[in-house]
Amino acid sequence: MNRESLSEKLRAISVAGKSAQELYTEISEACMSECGCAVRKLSERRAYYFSIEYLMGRMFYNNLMALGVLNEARKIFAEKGFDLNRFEDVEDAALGNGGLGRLAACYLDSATALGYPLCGFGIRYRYGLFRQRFENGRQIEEADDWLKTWGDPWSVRRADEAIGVTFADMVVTAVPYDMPIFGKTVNTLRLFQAEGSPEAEKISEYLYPADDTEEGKLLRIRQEYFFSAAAVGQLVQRYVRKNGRQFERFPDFHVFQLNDTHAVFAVAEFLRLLTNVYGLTFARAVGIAQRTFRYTNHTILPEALESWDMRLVERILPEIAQVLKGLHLYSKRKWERGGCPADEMRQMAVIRGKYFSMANVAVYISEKVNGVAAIHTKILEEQLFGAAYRQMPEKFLNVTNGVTPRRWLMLCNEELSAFYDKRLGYGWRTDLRALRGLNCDDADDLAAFAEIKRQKKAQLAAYILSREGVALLPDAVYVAQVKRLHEYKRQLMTAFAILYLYFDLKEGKLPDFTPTVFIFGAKAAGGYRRAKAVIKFINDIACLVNGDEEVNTRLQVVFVQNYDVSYAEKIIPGTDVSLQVSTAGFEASGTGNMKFMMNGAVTLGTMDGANIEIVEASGGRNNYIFGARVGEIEEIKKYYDPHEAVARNLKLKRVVDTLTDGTFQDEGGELKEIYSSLFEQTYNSPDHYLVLYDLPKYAEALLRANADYRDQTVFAQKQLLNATRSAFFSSDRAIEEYAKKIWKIEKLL
Ligand code: 26Q
Repeated sequence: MNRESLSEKLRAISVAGKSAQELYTEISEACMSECGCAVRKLSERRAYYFSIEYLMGRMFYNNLMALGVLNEARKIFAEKGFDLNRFEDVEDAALGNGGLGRLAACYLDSATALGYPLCGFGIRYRYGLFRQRFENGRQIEEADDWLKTWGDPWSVRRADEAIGVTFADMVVTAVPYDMPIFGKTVNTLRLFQAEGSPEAEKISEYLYPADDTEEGKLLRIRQEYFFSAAAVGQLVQRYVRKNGRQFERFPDFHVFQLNDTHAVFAVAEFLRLLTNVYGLTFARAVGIAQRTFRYTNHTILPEALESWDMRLVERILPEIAQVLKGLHLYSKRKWERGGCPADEMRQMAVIRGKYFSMANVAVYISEKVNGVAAIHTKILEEQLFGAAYRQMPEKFLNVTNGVTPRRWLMLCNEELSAFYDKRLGYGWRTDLRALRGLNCDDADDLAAFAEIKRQKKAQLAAYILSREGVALLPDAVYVAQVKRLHEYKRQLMTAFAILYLYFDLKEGKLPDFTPTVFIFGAKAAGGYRRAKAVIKFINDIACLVNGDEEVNTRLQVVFVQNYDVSYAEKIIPGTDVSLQVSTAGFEASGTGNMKFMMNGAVTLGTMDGANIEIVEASGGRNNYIFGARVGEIEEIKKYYDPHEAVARNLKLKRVVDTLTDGTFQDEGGELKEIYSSLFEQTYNSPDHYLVLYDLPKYAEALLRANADYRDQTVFAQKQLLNATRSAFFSSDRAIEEYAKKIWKIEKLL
C-alpha cells in the first residue's frame, strides 16, 4: 500500500456541489483502490475464520486509520470546508449480536495489523441486528436496513466467484461480497449473499437476534449450511484446480477455525466432498479433516449448545445426514477399540438419541479446542467436555480473548492516545506492553490522565444529551453496564442495587455519597420476555430516580437506546466504573470488560470469565470484587433459599418488593413475572442466577468504590493502573497465540 499516493487521491477529491453521501463513496473508493497493492503470496498456508456473525461497526474511520491517512484526511477535508465528523452517522455494519461477532471483527483487525494471512467467511445479511428504541420504557425493535443511507462502498461483489449450495428442495447461489481488511497486509472478509429465488433469498435476509437459543430452526440450519458449504466448496475447488486430488497436502495450506459450533456443517460438507465427490475413503477423509479444523467454544449455557433434530437434517440435507451418521459410527468404533468407557462414549457421541451434537462433532474433528478465558477453559475440561478431555487432553488449550487497541483505544480515545505518545513515544501503538513504562505515581501524569477522563465524560454527556435528551450530572462518578441483556449478566441485580442506594439516600443514610450516574445499554432478543421485562423495570427506576428532586442531584439512571458498536466507542472512554457482574461460571470471558480496562475504568464485578485475569493484571486494590466464586456455587445452591434471604434482610426485601407493591405500574404483568422468577420453581430453580444472594455484597462494593472516588487522585491512579496494565487483553496478543499454538501460520511480511 502506498500512503502518499492515497493522500494524493484524497487531495484531488473536490467537495464542491457534492452531497455528503457522494463524498463518502468517493473517499471510500479511493481507499478501496489500495487493496490490490498489498503483497500477496498465494501459496502460503492460511487460516480461515468461519463465523456466522461479524460485528464490524463503522468501517470509515477505522479504514482510514489502518491506511495511515485518518489525520491527514481530516485536515485535507477541513481545508476544503468539509468536516469528516459528518460521517459519524454512517450506519454500523451490525452483522452480529454481541461478544462472539465482535470478537471475530477484532481478530480480523489484529491478524491483518500483524501481517498474518487470515480470511473470514460469513453471511451478508440484508438486515443486521435490529435497531432498538423505547416506547413507555419498553423495547421496540425495528429492522436494521444498514445499507439504506450510505450504502456499502467497502464491499466488492464477486459474481464471477458465485457457487451453488444444494439443499433437498432447492439450489441456492452463494454470491461473495469481499470486504478488504486493511493493516500491514490486506485480508478479506468474504460474506455470502443467497440468491436465485425468493425462497433462496430468505436465507441471508436477516441475522438471528437471539445470541443464545434456537428459534425458527429450519432457517437457522439453512443459514449455517449455506455459508459453510459455500466456503468449503470454494476452497476445495480451488485446491483441486491447482493440486488435483492429492488431499493429503490440503491441511498444509488450510486451517479452518470454527467460531463456536455455528459452522460445524463445514465439517460434514468437507467429508461429503472428499468421499462422495472425490472418492476418498471415509477414514482418509476424516484424517484430513482432523488436521484441518480447529474449534473455539464461547459459551457453556445449556440453552446455547446447538443440537439439531436428525429428522430435520435428514429432510433438508439428506447427504449431510448420512455423513453425520457415518461419523457417529466411525468415532464410536475408534473409541471402542481404544477401550473407552461406555458412559464417556455416550458423552462424546455425535448422535445422541434423536439429536446430533454440533459441539461433539467439533471436538472430535478438531486438532485444537479452546476456551476463551482461563476459568472458562477449565470448566470445559472439567465439565462440559470432561470425557473428551480425559480421552484427548492434548487437544485442549486456553486462549484468553482480546480486543483490538486500534478501534478500542486509538480510535475511540485520541486524547488518551496522544497522552501516551507524549509520555512514551509511539512504540506502544504497535506493542501495548510499552504502556507499563508509564509511571503511575507521577502527580503530573495522574492529573493529566484525570483531565482526559473528565473530557471524555463531558463528551459522553453531550452525546447522550443529543441522543436521549437526558443531561447527565457533570461531576458524578460514571458507572456503566453495557452488553446484551441476559439473566446471567444480571442487569436486574444492578437495578436492585440502584434501589438500595436510592432508599438509603432518601433516608439520609449516605451523607458522603459522591453523585453517581448509572448508564445502561442493552438489546434484548425479541422473544426473550424476561429480558424485555428487565429493560422496562430499569426504565421505571430511571423515571422514579431522575424525577425525584430529593435525590436527583446525587443519583441518576439512563438507559440509552440502540446500544451498538458506535455507541460503545462513546460510552467506554467516558466511564469511571465498569460493571461486570455475571453469576460466576456463566460469562465465558467477556470482552467489554477489556475495552473498559484499556480506557482506564476500574472493574466492579464478580470473579468470572476474564474479570479474574483483569484483576490479576491490574491488582486487587484497583478493582472492586464481590460475590460468590465458581467453586462455591454448587454448595450454595444446595441450601440457598431466596425466601429466607429476604426474610433475613429487610433492605433486600424492600427493593424486591418494588416489583409487586405498586411502586411501579405493571399493566403488562412483566414485573410480577420477574418476581416469580426469583421465588418460584419454574423453568430453572428459583433465582437461578443468585441475584438476591450476591446483591447485598454488590451494594457494598458500589459504596466502597463511591467512597474511594472522593480522593480523586487515588482513584485516577487505580484507573491509570488499569489502562497501563491492559496489554494482555489486546487481540494482538490473542492472535499471536492462535497463530503459534493453533494455526501454525507465519506472517506474510
Ligand atoms: C445457538 C443456537 C441457535 C441459534 C443461535 C445460537 C447462538 C448464537 C449466538 C449461540 C450463541 C451465540 C453467541 C455467543 C456469544 O456471543 N458468546 C460470547 O462470546 C464472547 C467472545 O468469546 C465472550 O466474551 C462472552 O463471554 C460470550 O458470552
